[in-house]
Amino acid sequence: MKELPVIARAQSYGSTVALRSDDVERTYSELLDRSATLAVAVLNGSDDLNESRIAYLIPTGLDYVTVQWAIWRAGGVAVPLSLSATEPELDYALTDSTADCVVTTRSLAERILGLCERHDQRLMVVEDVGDTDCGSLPSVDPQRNAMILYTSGTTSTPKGVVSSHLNIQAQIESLVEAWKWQASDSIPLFLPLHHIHGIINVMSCALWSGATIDTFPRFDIDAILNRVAERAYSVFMAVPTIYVKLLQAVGGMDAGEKQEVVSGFAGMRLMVSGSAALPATVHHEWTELTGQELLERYGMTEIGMALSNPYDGERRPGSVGVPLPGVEVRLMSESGEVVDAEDEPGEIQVRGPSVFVEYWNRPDVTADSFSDGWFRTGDIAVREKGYLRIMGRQSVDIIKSGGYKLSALEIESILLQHPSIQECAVVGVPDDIWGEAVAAAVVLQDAEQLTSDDLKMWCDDRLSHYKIPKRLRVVSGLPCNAMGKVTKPDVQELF
Ligand code: MCA
Ligand code: AMP
Repeated sequence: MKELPVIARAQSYGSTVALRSDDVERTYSELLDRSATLAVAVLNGSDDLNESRIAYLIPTGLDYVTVQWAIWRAGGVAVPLSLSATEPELDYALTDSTADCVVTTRSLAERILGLCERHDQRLMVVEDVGDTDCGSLPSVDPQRNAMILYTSGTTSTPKGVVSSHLNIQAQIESLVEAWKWQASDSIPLFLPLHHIHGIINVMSCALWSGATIDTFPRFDIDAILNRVAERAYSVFMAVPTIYVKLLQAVGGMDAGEKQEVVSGFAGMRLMVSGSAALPATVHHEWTELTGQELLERYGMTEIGMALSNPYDGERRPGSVGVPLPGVEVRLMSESGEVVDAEDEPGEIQVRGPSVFVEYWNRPDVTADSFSDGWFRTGDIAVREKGYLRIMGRQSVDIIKSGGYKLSALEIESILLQHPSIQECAVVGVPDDIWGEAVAAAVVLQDAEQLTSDDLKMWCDDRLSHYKIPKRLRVVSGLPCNAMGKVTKPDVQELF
């Protein structure tokens, strides 16, 4: 039987340590054995899952990789669920993906059991799968679909981005080549594992290369800095908010502790920032503190990583560099012409084997997202001395906060369900820590009152905590354009 490339590569690393979680270590062989057992359990008697969707709610740690590999080895499509999702958000992902089965851990089973019962979906608890299950696994063609990740955007509900095994392989190989991943690398993994920054850039690139991953169930800054001080890592990847938080934390340390941490960072061979714009000030402060020049790159769930500052060569603050290996990038002007000149803005469009297959069950949205085979990212950039610089997005409805992409429309549609709210407009406002913070201007029903705390409490069950408006402005009427429609850039001026 021909194994998927991800699995075949892991087989070649045998007794090397793949994952470390607290003080527990797992070798590549151990992960492979366990994933084969779990694959048989997921198959549940069938020969091949034939691209059935298998959702999983699993914390970052040893089980995550084995469950993902098990789904792939059984021929299924992996649908990772967000650990910070509310019940309605989980319900949406399970319903939209039409998952057949949900895999989880004993401690999380309670959160998902009711939904599985309601949707008649099988619930599999990893701890209930013994080590005795064995059986044959199907041969999976890499052209088949591998993963669905949910991403917010210019629609009011998140869309499922479908990637094939070949797409994922292309995304990994491009980064392994550009950033010189090697078996001797060691990296901390603390990013959420329902987005590609954590799944592809950190976890999959490391496992493809035979490197070692140190897993943290959340961004536990003290635990991570302790390991940095022990010089445990050669590579580090994070979103800009994390570098801001690290600067604050290291700034507050006493001299001895600070020296250990700083030299841990200084000794790494690569530190990367992405998912949102890295302010040039943060780039400079980080270099001043650690001597490291952060490598900023640009990507998107639909395409993997597309642009990167070079590994060797100038890493320019405020810029996202040049196309990565295997990725074609062009800028398209508003009038529909390819922009080759410097200093002229255009939409970033991307083509190549890393570009996703489709939006799940949304053929019209998929078709609208491509122009002559090029994926239209909706991000505007300009070419300056050969490097691209991101200028912003075409749509004000997309907010990037803490590295998460949020849809203003989705948040508005939830706020409008509040009995006191008659009208609302959600915008992202500049924020030194989060990049952008969610802000909402609301018009209340007559004689109603609403405070930020009331609204926060009401949102708690409906929206993940980073989507809850951090700033609320009650207004008597929203700024409108000549047509009487709310104009969001004006709303932004309210905050
Ligand atoms: C949390 N808080 C916020 C936000 N998030 N406040 C404002 N805006 C936010 N976005 C508040 C909480 O309500 C809480 O408040 C306090 O901050 C601490 O929250 P917590 O979640 O514990 O914070 P944290 O653990 O420090 O998390 C920050 C984080 C996390 C580590 C930066 O947001 C994160 O992991 N972000 C990365 C997301 C990511 O991986 N994106 C990549 C997507 P209180 O104390 O009052 O309760 S993939 C992508 O974008 C593309 C493909 C790409 O290019 O990579
Ligand atoms: P997501 O949909 O969560 O995959 O987020 C992708 C979006 O993140 C892109 O379309 C960009 O708007 C943004 N993004 C990613 N990296 C960068 C970067 N280095 N600078 C500015 N924006 C970025």
